[in-house]
Amino acid sequence: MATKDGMAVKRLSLNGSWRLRGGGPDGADIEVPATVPGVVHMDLQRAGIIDDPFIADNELAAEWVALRDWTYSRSWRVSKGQASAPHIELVFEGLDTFAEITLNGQPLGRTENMFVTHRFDVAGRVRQGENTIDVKFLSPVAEGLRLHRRHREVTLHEADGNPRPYVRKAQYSFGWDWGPRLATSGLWRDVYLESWHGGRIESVFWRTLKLSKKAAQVEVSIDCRGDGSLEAEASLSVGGSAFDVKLARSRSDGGARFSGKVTLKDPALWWPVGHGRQNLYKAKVVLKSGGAEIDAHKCDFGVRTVELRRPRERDGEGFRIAINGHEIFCKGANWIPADSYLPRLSRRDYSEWVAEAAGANMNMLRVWGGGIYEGADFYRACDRAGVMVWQDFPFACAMYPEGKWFLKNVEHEARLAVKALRNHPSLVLWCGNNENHWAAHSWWPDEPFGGKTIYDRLLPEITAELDPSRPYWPGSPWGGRDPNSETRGDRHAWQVWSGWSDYREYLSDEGGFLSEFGFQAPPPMEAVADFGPGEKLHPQHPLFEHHNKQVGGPERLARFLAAVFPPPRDLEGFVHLTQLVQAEAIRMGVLHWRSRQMETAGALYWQLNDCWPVCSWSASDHMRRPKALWYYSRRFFAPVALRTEELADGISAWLINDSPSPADGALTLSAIDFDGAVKGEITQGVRAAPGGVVHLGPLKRAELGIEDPSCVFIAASLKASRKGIVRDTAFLLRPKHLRLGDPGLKWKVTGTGGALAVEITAKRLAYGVYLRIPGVEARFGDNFMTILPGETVKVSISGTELKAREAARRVVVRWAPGGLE
Ligand code: BMA
Repeated sequence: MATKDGMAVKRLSLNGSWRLRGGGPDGADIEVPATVPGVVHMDLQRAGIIDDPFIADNELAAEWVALRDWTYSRSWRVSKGQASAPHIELVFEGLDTFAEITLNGQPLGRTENMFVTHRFDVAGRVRQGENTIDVKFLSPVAEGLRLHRRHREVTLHEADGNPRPYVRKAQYSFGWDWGPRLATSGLWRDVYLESWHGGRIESVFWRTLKLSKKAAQVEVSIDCRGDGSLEAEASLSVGGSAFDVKLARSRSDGGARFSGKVTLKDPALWWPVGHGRQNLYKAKVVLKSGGAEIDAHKCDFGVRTVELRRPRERDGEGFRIAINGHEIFCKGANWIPADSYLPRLSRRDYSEWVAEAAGANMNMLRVWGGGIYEGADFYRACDRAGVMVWQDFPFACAMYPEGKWFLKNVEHEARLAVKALRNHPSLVLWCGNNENHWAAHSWWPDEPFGGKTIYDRLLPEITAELDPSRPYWPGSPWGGRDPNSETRGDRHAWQVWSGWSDYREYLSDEGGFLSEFGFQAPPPMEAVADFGPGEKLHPQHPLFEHHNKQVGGPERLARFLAAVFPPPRDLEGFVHLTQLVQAEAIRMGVLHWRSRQMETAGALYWQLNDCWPVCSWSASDHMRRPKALWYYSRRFFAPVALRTEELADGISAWLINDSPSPADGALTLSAIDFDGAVKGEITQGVRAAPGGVVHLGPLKRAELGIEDPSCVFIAASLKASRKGIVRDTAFLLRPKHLRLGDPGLKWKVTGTGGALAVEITAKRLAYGVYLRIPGVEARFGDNFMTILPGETVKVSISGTELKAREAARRVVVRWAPGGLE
């Protein structure tokens, strides 16, 4: 039994082994062992009733699962003491989604929202000895369609009448342009019986009210259930110093509310990564009755303020996030649910995913509205890593109902979510939805805007009441009469890729905050292998296309590849080169927007992660295997980054600094041929202040000694006194029009098992150098590299016990080809 030590609040976990019953594909009854937390698909897969839907097109053969009802059951024993507790509740932290719950044969309640914790009062219903529970889940698809027939509030825009807007369930599970259609059901989070007497803490809110150079004022408010004799204590501690908060008590519905303020001298502030430390105070609240502790609440609290600034500029209004009074350029990506089966994700998965983001020099993730409110493990990892979170409320790309029945459900959900997440310092923005304002304005202008009440009235009211500590933003994108305008608020730049435009179009996009823009590529070969085991795959193989969910996605991969490279010679060449195009595209956008800092104040690309093996816009595949984009991100998001590019006015170099200290050194802009001969260069001593950009150039081609652009590259490099050399390189033409030739690579593998390295030397310029060890899940310290003529790079290989000789025999080394002899 899980109890809170010595407390009056006791928890009896009901996780673990359950039974699952339902009708199989042919209608015949099936019954299999089930695991809670879990979802039906996981149990059926484990029992061999469906094949892994991530592999080949098994997804299609599993479609029936979401059309059936499923019942989870178990029994358990309850002691006399537990059965007679004055308050006893059955708590489901997550029911996905339409459930009918029966306790000891008696109906207990119905649910219709995956995002909320359900508490049922079971005092007098739970009995000493054996108890049984049945949770029947109704098909989310059938229920969604039933709700649509009953209410007919919105048009269902997806081809097959997908009823997802009616269902308060992660929208991506109904299928997305990167995700399979696996509309799950199940007890997806913890289940327990909670008993208590005297009182219980319902929610706690820690908040930084004010910040000056020398002090911070912090407020806490605590809502409790229970009788009149309650007392509470609250404290904050950090590195050996502790601060008690003096609390005042007031009455509230069904209990008591305590609140108080404390002033912290020389506060240890929480900062986003790259801007300072991620100091966290241990925050503790204790609830007492008659002098005895009956409940406690602990969390890590970061003292910091957050503002959304809207400076008037360029005939519009900007969008800038300021932490502790400092404007921060937000660098990062959009986050989607990291698996189609959410309960499969562990705390470790979350901390590794967040490390993956921070490792790519990101300081912000946007939790996108087609997913979920993530669990505490995700936000805790972000708190610790200094990765800011932009949190969408889970509404995306649709018109939503606004009937009372729906608003009531949404209000309950939003209240619980805000209370659950508001103590996390990483969370910096609440956002009403993904693309619904934009859709109402530009995609379906002739329809009423279903859902407007939610984003423009309900959610701002709830966040203002329950969490005035952070800004609320109605939708992404939002601002201006056209919600996706370049001059107001945030912007999604989909003219590139989805609108078929070349990625050079990013250069003319002057958005104030790019909260989405993206470019597809297949995942690494290890994930491609899941597309069709045993098949001779190629990019137009039906199974390869099945693993690209965007209408016209495969065609865009081909079109944008053709714009850059000569045709690849095999499947691995296709994967290698399309990944490079994706990385170059996003590099071009990000460095353009970063060099406008803070006129552009953020660049979050679409998307960090995947939920299954798929061709998508992600930087890493669903197993966290990095694509070229991940390695490029680490470079173009670096706090001190260089950019070189030929624009209409000539060739330039930029030094971009968003670190809190100045960046200085000798900045060189050069043109070099593929054999290493410097055709021309200029060098200048420069200094970029924190948040500053230095521009060197523009120079005409001739000024850099360039005669034939098909055999030169341009390079910007900074020789800094402290930090070594930073650089960026670019071509004047697309590789298909370059005379890249054979770079004359030589490599050797050194070291011993577990700590290998590959050393690669290039005779001539080697572009897009790609490393892989087939059949081994090794991680390379760097990849998709440009190696300069005559340069040697040493790349670590981790995650394999291979011997150096074996690794040398098996390693695949490729480079990106030019199209001219
Ligand atoms: C935007 C996102 C997602 C989508 C992505 C790629 O519309 O908000 O809905 O997956 O673009 O098309």
